[in-house]
Amino acid sequence: MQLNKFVLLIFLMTVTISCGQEIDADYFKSHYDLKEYRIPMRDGAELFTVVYTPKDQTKKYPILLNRTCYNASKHSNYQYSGYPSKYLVEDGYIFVFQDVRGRYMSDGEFDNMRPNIPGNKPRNKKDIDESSDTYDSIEWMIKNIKGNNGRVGMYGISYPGHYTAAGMIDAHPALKASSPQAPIADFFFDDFHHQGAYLESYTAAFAVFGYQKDSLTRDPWYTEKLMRLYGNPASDAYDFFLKLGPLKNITEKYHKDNFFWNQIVDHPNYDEFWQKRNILPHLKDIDHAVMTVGGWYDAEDLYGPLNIYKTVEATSPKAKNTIVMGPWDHGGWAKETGKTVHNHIYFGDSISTFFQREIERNFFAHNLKSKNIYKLPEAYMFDTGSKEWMKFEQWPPIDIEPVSLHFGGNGQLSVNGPINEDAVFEYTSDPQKPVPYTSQTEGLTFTPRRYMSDDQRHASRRPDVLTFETEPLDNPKVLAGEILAKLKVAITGTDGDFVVKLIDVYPSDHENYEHNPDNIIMGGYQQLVRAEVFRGRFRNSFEKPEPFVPGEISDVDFRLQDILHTFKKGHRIMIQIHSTWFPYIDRNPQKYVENIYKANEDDFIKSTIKVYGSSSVEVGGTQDCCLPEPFRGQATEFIKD
Ligand code: PG9
Repeated sequence: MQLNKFVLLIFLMTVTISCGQEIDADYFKSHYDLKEYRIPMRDGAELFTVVYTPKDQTKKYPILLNRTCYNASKHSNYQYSGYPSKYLVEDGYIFVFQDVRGRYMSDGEFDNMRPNIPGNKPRNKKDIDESSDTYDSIEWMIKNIKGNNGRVGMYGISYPGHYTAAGMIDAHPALKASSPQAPIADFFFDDFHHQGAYLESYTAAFAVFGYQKDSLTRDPWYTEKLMRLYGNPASDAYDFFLKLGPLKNITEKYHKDNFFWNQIVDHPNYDEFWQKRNILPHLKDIDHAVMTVGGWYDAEDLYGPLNIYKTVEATSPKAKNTIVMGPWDHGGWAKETGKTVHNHIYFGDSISTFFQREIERNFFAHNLKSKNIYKLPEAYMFDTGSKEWMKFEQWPPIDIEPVSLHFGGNGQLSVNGPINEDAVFEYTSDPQKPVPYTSQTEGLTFTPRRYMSDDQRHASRRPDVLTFETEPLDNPKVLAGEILAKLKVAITGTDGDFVVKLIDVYPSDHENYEHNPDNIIMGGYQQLVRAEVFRGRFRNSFEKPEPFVPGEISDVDFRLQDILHTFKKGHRIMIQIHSTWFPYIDRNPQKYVENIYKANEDDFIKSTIKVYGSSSVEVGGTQDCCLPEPFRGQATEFIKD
């Protein structure tokens, strides 16, 4: 190595060491004072709150609030696991972590997705919800935590992302910047259900959310119940759940005493129980900065971030409303793994660091420290095909042409026609031989994580999966925005699920990736770009399910979540359609029963499904027609105060 390069290398290493001081528990101890409080709410309940205040009191600092159901005490005692990011810790904030009502060291009873009580700002004494608890907490902190500059930010991933969104409703005037990250919007479409179908892959997780604690505690009270399933050594979840049989056996064997499981069993349709827990209708008149963050491969909460961003965009013109979507799984942006890889696909290096240092750090500094340093684009979106960040002035974009995908003979998929009106495609769905949702064998996951970019060749080779693909593309094709599946079907059963997948097919001579084991063959890889399941009984209404009439042609229209993906030259676009997706999703008996959670073994029947050539999959831009009630037309009916 020449001398000058060597000197430069030493210099860069020195600079890095001096300014990149290690942020860890010792840093926290030397730079922050720790206190714990019990903050009184308007109804007298006290919420346990951990507060870190910078020792340097020559300046005033914004408050960054994280409300959680996952134990604020994990952040106490100077424990630091790299979250919140080291860049925020270096910049200096008053960090606050709070157990939400009914969890760990806080008073009260836990309620999943506690219904929002509209209006009452500032609220009256008896009505409480996550918004009023946030309002009361901010009011108390501004007055009682020394050294704050009167400006508050909120952030959180997953359920804490939901609490961040709840804090945006009837917000305290000191709240100036909110970043709901992988936020839950509605448990009938996020996490436990997708469009009414139950995620059987979530069965182990119920213990965390379905038992009330009986005292103030810094430790989980549900561990024994959690380990009954999560600790199960079952090496193969497909085999375990198939042998377990109908969902009623989960009630009998594992969750009979779980209040949340029993609520799910008692509310199989989108009734008032779920509708009043949907946060979207309450997100209106927001007037501060909002940066919603999500992962394109988030198997838990993808509906939430996309629909919270879109709802705020539709209802709150005064909000500085932005969205960031990257190539991450659930909460992946909070951890730096060096190479950003999802399942078998490599997306680039240090993508989480880029987000934390260049996007999140500047969002909060700009809005809470009044540093006019950064204007986020409206939509900062990662193209999962070209593997590069794109900036859009609006989302869904209007300057990328949507396409219509149609099915032809010999597995042909056409882009923008021709439409084969007379074609009919058929498969027989057998609940005793369901289509696996993953190409790999998986154990009993807490939640699924790897399937969303997985190889789909295990499915396309099955006779109960319809597969259509284009010829190799002559030019790159960008698909960006919403996706609407518009199926015309006839079935021999009286109920059924429909899974639609959009897939990027690699050329047969594509090289393998060095980061994968040598049995992962990328030649001909069928990379999942987006998939969604729809429980056919809800085709006209999520609230009022209807059986199918055997043999009668029915419309089944449903949304898949948004994408931004460049299909490269030489790749093919593929669509797959099938009716089981196991054990990610529970099996539909295919014989209509009032409540699938109470179905018996002999309710499960084979069904032959016909898909007509007049069907299509519309991809890109905004697709807002044809949705089941209550989502037809306007995104959501807004609840009046
Ligand atoms: N997506 C997370 C989760 C919720 C419920 C069950 C399992 C996971 C979360 O929102 O915290």
